[in-house]
Amino acid sequence: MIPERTRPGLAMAAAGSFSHFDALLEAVAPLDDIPVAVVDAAQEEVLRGACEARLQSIVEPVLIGDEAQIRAMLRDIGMDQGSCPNFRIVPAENSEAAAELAVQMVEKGEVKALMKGHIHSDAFLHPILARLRTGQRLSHVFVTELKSYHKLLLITDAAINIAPDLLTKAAILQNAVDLARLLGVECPKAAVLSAIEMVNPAIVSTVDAACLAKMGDRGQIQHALVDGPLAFDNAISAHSAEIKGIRSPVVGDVDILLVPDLVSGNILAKDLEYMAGATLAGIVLGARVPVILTSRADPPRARLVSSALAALVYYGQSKKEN
Ligand code: COD
Repeated sequence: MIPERTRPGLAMAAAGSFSHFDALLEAVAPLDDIPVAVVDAAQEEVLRGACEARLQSIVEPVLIGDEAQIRAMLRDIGMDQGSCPNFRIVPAENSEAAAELAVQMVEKGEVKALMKGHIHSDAFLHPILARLRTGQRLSHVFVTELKSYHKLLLITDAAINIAPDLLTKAAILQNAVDLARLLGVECPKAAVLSAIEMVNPAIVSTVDAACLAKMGDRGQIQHALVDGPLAFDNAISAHSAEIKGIRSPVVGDVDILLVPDLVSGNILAKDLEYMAGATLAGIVLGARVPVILTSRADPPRARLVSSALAALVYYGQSKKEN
């Protein structure tokens, strides 16, 4: 874990300024760069993100994929010389072979994290699920920075678990709580989302949310304040909650939004990105190594910040194991 003094949550609370992500990047920069396998790296945005993360001393990328294409693209975008030369390139015939090689590199201890390149998510995830499970649930967290919200907002799970049941939601939430704590939030506030704030047995997510809130009270979800069901508006806005007469320790100051399923979460996150200008970083937790799972259309900054999250998680896990 990065030292308390420099953890981004705390640093930002003190500074009161906007870029939480800049604080995160600054906090991980002094740590040793971690070797990261970039799976199916032959795409310009992927290479720009990997190069930027290397320039900022966060990761040491190992580029896996079509070697000729990778070299040509590095040349085209001016990243074959100057401050970004001599990438290690591991040739792979296709996406599946690249994913397989990356998993082997984790097994041999050659890399400490994985990054999705131009490969489809499910093809990327299959060998990870088959060979790099730990007994923990694998789940994804979007970490979002928005001008209209006063802190980082974690959204989970919008990318891996398609239709989680109650116990899977509890595991997804615990993963996000653990990440929030690494980001410097000692006791994160989590809102379990549905469409309404009342329990309605016809809407299963409201029932799950009420159970999760009670699981939070009873310590079955640790180190967090959990409440739900909450609709998006009354989770995010204390004013909206007050109008509805909702008394809750989390409303208006939420760190984590636990969404009912992948589809609703994915729409929420992309909506924030495209309509509200959010920057979305993304990380998969629960595997043997942190996995950077950005969308193929994501800009280099999203990949850069996601790399910083991977470094944070890697050092957090190493500290736990030692
Ligand atoms: N964590 C731990 N174990 C898991 C998980 C998980 N998240 N998911 C499945 N398992 C285990 C199961 O218990 C089982 O033992 C084995 O893995 C296979 O389970 P299946 O058959 O349900 O898994 P798959 O391989 O069919 O599907 C897993 C995926 C992650 C590929 C699937 O859930 C998926 O496609 N998710 C959406 C990915 C995606 O397209 N995201 C894009 C959004 S940007």
